[in-house]
Amino acid sequence: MPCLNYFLKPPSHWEIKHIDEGQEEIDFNQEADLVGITFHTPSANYVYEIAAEFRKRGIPVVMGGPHVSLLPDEAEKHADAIFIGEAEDTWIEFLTDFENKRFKKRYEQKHPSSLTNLPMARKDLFHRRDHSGGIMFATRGCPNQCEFCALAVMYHCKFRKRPVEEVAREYGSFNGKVIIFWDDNLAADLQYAKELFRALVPYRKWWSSQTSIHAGWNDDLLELAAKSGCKQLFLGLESVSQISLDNANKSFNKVKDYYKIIKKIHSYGISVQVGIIFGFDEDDKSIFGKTISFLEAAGVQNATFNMLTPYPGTPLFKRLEDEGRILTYDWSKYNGRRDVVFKPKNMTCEELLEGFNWVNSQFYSLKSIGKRLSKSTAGLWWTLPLNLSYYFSYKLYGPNE
Ligand code: B12
Ligand code: SF4
Repeated sequence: MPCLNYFLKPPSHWEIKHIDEGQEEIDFNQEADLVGITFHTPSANYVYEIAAEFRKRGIPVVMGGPHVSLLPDEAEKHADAIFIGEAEDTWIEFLTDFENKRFKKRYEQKHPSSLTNLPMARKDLFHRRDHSGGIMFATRGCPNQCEFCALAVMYHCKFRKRPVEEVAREYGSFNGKVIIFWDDNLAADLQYAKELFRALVPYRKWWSSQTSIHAGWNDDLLELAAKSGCKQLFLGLESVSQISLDNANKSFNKVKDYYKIIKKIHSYGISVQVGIIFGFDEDDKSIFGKTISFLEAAGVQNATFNMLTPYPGTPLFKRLEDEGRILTYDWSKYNGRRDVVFKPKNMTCEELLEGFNWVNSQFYSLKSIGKRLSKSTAGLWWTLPLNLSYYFSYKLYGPNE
């Protein structure tokens, strides 16, 4: 259950085992009183198979997480109990019911969880070296409501913050030097972010996180970020087409500002990773070339490319379904990298996939790496090896691994 052990702490008489399939095979014959699974939409079919194996052996299976919260009626068919929404309160309620042998089929927490006094990550349960380096959260949710994003539905549009001293304590508790904040929008509240960064300074670690681009305008914030050890910011640019952004309810991203913002972040010695989505209704085949030209001109060090994917429950899914443009309900194809699951407007599905693959191969070509990384020295000592590793991995395995 990745990350679940961060927030949902059962009473101490429960013994927990965390299985990370990235590191180990599932032993379906192990002894367990209860199995809990969390998953994203592309894993749904696979998870239902796992659940069936445990249930066949008489072990009850409970499920929660994004896909369950977005599609509870489906998930419920494959589990003994499901958790809709956040579960800090319903989890404890369920465990009491479970121990009393009278638990319900559905637990729905309608209110946002308090983020005060959250338990710290159980590092003793981790298997992966990168996890034990330090993965954590300071905030939950995002105040924005982009059309394609599942967060507004999952968290009822509520953006919340953990107390700074609790975050700092957890940050300091990791042995590793590098911490990743897996927040969706760490600097959504600029005052909070500044206070947090001040509290991180004494630990002398390195960190990175996602944020929306407004953070890039604020010199005080960037100075504190750099001072506290920020090595990279992940910016959800999404597109270099303003009209695509406007129509995706993301008009607060202004393409005309991108270049200046990236330069400013670089000037604080912080490298930039961007998230880009292809396949918006206004995108035609020219979007791929335009994107690469921009990323090279701005000297963006790293990028995550996705093809637009309408996750169930999002406003985008509803709109495309109303327009008769959803091509498949096979959730394993909702991976954003290998399959196109809706009918694009100004391209064919094949053109979208080809363009997406082309962008990946261009971005991680030696020529583009040279162009991009020569624009700024921010983080060069680690962004160069990372880019080269993507270059070799792309050569060996293609764009989707
Ligand atoms: C970290 C992260 C990743 C990481 C790690 C994922 C992992 N396996 O741990 C990486 C980078 C690998 C990743 C990949 C992807 N991700 Co991601 N990811 C996130 C992120 C930012 C945080 C997840 C997290 O750990 N949250 C912290 C936990 C505590 O919060 P939570 O999951 O909401 O859990 C609460 C409740 O839901 C509940 N709960 C959850 N599970 C369970 C289980 C049980 C049994 C119980 C009782 C309760 C319970 O309790 C928790 C506490 O209240 C989320 C956004 C978000 N804020 O959640 C996106 C998010 C989950 N990802 C998303 C997407 C789209 C993807 C990708 C498909 C992207 C892509 N194109 O490749 C892939 C899919 C990976 C896969 N095959 O499963 C979407 C999910 C959409 C969907 N319908 O599934 C999200 C919501 C982002 C978004 N803005 O839309 N992701
Ligand atoms: S800014 Fe990012 S996290 Fe927030 S709603 Fe938009 S896509 Fe989701």
